[in-house]
Amino acid sequence: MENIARLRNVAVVGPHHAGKTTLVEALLAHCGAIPRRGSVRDGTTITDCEPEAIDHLQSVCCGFAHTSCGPVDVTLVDTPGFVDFFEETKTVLTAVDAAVIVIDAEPDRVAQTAAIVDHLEMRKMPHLFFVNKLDRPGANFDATLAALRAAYGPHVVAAQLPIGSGPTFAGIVDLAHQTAQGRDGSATAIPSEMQPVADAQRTVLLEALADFDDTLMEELLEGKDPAQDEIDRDLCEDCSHDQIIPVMVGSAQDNVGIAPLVDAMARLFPSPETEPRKDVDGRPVTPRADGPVVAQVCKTIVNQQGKLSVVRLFTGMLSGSTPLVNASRGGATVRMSGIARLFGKKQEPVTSAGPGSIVALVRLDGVQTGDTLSSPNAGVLMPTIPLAEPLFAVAIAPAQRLDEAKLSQALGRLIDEDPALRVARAEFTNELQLLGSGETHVSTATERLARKYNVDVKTHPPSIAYRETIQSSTEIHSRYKHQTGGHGQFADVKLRFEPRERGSGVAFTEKIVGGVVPRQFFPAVEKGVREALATGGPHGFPVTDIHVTLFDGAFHDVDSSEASFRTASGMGVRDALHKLGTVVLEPLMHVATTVPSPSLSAAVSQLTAKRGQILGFEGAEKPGWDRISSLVPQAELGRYATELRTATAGLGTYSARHERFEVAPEHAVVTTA
Ligand SMILES: Nc1nc2c(ncn2[C@@H]2O[C@H](COP(=O)(O)OP(=O)(O)OP(=O)(O)O)[C@@H](O)[C@H]2O)c(=O)[nH]1
Ligand SMILES: [Mg+2]
Repeated sequence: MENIARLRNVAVVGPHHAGKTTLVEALLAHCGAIPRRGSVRDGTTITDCEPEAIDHLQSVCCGFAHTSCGPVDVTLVDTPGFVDFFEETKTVLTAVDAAVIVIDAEPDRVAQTAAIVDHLEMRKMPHLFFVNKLDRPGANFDATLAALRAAYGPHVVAAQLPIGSGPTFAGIVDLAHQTAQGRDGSATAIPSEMQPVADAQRTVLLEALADFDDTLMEELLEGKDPAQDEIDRDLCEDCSHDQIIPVMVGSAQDNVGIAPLVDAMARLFPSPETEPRKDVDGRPVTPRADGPVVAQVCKTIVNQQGKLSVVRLFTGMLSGSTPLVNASRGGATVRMSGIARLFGKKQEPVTSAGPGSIVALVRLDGVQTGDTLSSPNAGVLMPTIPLAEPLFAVAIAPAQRLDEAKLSQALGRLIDEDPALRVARAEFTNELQLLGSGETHVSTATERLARKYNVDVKTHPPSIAYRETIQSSTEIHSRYKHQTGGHGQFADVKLRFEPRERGSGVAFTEKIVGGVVPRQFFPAVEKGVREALATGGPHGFPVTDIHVTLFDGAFHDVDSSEASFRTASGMGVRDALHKLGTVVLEPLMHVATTVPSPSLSAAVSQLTAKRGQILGFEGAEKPGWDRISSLVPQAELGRYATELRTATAGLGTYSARHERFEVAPEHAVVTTA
């Protein structure tokens, strides 16, 4: 078993394509865990191991890799940067103790780190920035650092500076130690022309540290140069308590800055024993090798061998024979068939795991992501992270009708692996839908359905629940008479049709006087009316907001039956609808859109272009953000998640709920089925 003080559980997070997977690959190679680096382009990295990631050259789920490196044993979690997969990243962060935020050396990308930085701050999780791709032409470290400080405050401080950038990127200056290294890691002198900038940035760093250390503050005020071990100690203390956010630099692709990053993980990031986690009641769960086990599932992976539940072990020792219960599901007994460390898609079996480690438990039944597994009667439940509501849906059906059962089983497994996906029957249309955080999330899931579970599916945009209604009143006389040898069929009804208030549905009443239609046929008339309205009006959509009254009619002693009254009433409905004509109603959604204030006018124009009515504006909870309330036809919202992200540099979000039905302009009615 490893020594807990050596453990570092680190997530590598950041915007799409910033170089996270490339950086993890560089770290693994540096630590000797792989003999040769793979590349994202060739689909040969350790952590982009899912075929969907390789096909699209982007991470689509979290990848784990454990390695020993000098003084530490690190579990790295490579997370997907694309916004659609943020829910997955949020969940996996429950397992780690610190995060490296990778960002391109471009100030414009800083805004795209807002969601993850907010999340890390909310969890008070220590983190640092790794400004990557300094080898690229146009890389601009100074502007990126300034943008980071402007966005996240003065405690974001450079711990390093790049020597040159783009084609002239020649190495790194370490501000705390006043040293420099070339691209290959060999020690070199700080270039003389950089000395004034390095001194100035070092002062910024020391002043930030002094905010948390009075002695250091006094030394700086007295003009004394503080001792190196004091600076090292403060940096470690402040970073591991999320008070200082160091900014480091490098090129993941060219292996520059990798050794200092490993060193920072070892020195500045906490081990699992530094800050014990708290359970749902706020009690600390202190890691101990001799206590009861408490673990939480941060990710479920289904592969050919079966299901793997990746857990963070908060306390206790786990071996194949440790009795476990699922504390999140009524204390049901949980049996596993083994423990493994994950290295990309490879599993390395281990006989035991100690507190603080992240391991995969093999083939656990009845266990889902987020569940707390513990020794019986441990009485501890770990908090879970609420997932955002899905924003994008497709209607889904098996390509072959016979595959219906197979599809529902496969969808269940898909959601096991990715709880941010949902399967639901749509309100009003009852259509089976797969929902997720965005188009890419849902399309990756349907690709996975076909590949992993061998189910061919047909998908199409969700059908819109259009309705029809009348706008004026009429009366109809409908007689059904049929003679077929023996018994004939006869029914005669007079029906009145009137519009009802929007949203009030269908009402049926009878106003028969003198028994012209016997009471026993009233239900048949009502049934005939309701069936015909549900079948659809002239446009083919169910008819609603209508009042139908049976006010007169006739019957025959022998030939009248329930069936004949049903038929006569249905005919009456169809006649009335054709005579009156109908208008199409469409579902209108109440939409709350949250955007950064500079994107407000773009977001408003987008809503207006979608036939949206703006109801109002308010400031969002976060300063610098605004919320727009609007009413938008559902038919216009199909790709809104994607379009809103495009208009707001990936930052805008929204929620929508059904508000009411309203008359649709005829040209706007889209049928998809
Ligand atoms: N020039 C240069 N390119 C880099 C560097 N690091 C990564 N790249 C390239 O940037 C692209 C994206 O790299 P990835 O490692 O897939 O980025 P990622 O952050 O994992 O992307 P997602 O997982 O999709 O969010 C790839 O083409 C890499 O080769 C770097 O330091 N310099
Ligand atoms: Mg990646």
